[in-house]
Amino acid sequence: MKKQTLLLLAITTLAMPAIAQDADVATLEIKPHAQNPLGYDKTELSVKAGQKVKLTLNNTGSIAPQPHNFLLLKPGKLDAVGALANAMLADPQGMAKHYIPEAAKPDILASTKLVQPNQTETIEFTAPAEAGDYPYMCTFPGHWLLMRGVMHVTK
Ligand SMILES: [Cu+2]
Repeated sequence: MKKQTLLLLAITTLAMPAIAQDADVATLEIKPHAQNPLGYDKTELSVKAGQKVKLTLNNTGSIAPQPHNFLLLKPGKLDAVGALANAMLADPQGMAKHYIPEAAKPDILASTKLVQPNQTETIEFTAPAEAGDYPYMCTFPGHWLLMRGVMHVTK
């Protein structure tokens, strides 16, 4: 009886680090809004500073399917990157570049490729170390005016 209890304690102790690690990962999913094809289903996301993030852009369930991406930006960069994204409409290589503006790259903390309708992409990144409100957006030209949100990073 005593031996069994000790064994159980040993197993529990061994298993704990693995459980704690999983709890450290923020698993997020974002989709097109069901009624508004030019919006995300979530306009707010929350993670802890420095946390591992596993984010899936699931491009299903839209009433007007089209390609979308997801870019997480440095605070205050939404308008600047949005203007660059709109300008890519004139770039014949825009689609091939996943509508990710070259000039915006220093302001991009994480991004998916352009995800086609009924496809998904999962990206993994580390949440910013500094607490704050980090904008996210789709840079398919024109989408960002509505297809945007804020990731709250808290300590
Ligand atoms: Cu979009």
